[in-house]
Amino acid sequence: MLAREPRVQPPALDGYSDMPLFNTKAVVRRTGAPAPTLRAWERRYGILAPRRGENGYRLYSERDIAVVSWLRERVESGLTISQAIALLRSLDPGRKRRRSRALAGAVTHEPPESAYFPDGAAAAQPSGPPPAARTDRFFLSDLSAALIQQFSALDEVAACRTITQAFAIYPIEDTLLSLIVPTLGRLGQLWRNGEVTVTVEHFASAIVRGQLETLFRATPTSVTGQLALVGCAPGELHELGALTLALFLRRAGLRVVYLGQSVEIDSLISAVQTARPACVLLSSAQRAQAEALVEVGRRLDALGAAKPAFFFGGLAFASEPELAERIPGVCLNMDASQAVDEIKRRLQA
Ligand code: B12
Repeated sequence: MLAREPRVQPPALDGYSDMPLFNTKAVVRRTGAPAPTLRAWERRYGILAPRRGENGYRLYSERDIAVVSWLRERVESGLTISQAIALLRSLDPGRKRRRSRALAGAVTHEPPESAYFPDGAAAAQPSGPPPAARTDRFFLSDLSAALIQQFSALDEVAACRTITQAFAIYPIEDTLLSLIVPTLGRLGQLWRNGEVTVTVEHFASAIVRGQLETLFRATPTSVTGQLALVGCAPGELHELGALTLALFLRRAGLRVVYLGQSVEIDSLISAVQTARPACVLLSSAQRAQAEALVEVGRRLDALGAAKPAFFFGGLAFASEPELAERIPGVCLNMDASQAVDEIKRRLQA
């Protein structure tokens, strides 16, 4: 007679404290699960519901650590994460109730079953490594390579599916900074080397713009937060950086008005006089347009006491930081996520 495999037992959760004590770093150290994976499991599956400490950072309990370790073991034994979570729920039905509580109020993007493999690649690799055993780094570079191919083939459906899959697994900020920005950078390089056409670059940026716009409009606008006017320097048509920043600021609780490409200086100044924003943020990717910010800064300075904080940034300053020297304002030569922290800090000071 064949020996039967021992039945998988659910984690004995009642033996663990649910007091929120451990920060993300501690959970990563104790379980080996990378931080983006923890956040993805929380957001996509509602399997973890960490509380927030006074500083806003996530705090996990011993019980959360037991769940993460149990899921990791199942994944290492060959299950996909969706299967492992389904198994956990079937073994421990009480979690379903906890999950619905965790999901209440959360935005979920339900991706196709095999979110770890873009473009049907899961079917092509049935005996490959278990999906979650692949590191995030490999996963994101796979996605970026897939996206470049899909953009190059003008395949809108596949490209949008890949982007949706990434949003399903990673927080919006991580997807944009670790997948979309580097992929567009690579496309720009390919365009410079004559390996992709300008049509492909326009197609890709139109898709990304559409995704950013949808996310921005779908994010609830704060009615009490400080007002921020965000747009592009005069003459500047590169607007994906400004739109990304507007989205991150809105998600961080500011009241954001997005002004679009190429602001016109006179009407920007009258908008500032009427709306009295706490800050104006302008983006520039090119030298000539960055130079136009000198005039914007001067005109804002001339408003005296009614002057909002003026922040500027974008690719132009990454390649030529000295461009910032003549512009009256604060250059935030950093990614949009770091910039949000810095802006909030400066507005509170
Ligand atoms: C997409 C793109 C376009 C699109 C823009 C579409 C659109 N609606 O925005 C199109 C195809 C229209 C385009 C046109 C052109 N482009 Co172009 N483009 C790009 C590309 C591929 C990606 C830029 C992008 O959107 N990235 C994604 C965003 C989200 O990232 P980001 O801009 O870096 O922003 C991040 C940070 O910088 C920061 N940030 C950005 N702004 C701000 C502002 C503040 C206040 C703060 C705090 C932070 C912040 O937050 C973002 C997230 O972290 C780059 C290549 C590259 N290396 O990136 C070339 C690039 C920017 N383009 C370039 C050029 C030359 C052009 C053209 C002149 C080409 C031509 N000959 O026609 C035109 C100019 C158009 C114009 N008049 O403005 C050059 C610029 C070189 C330079 N420094 O002068 C680049 C670098 C390509 C290259 N390698 O040569 N382009």
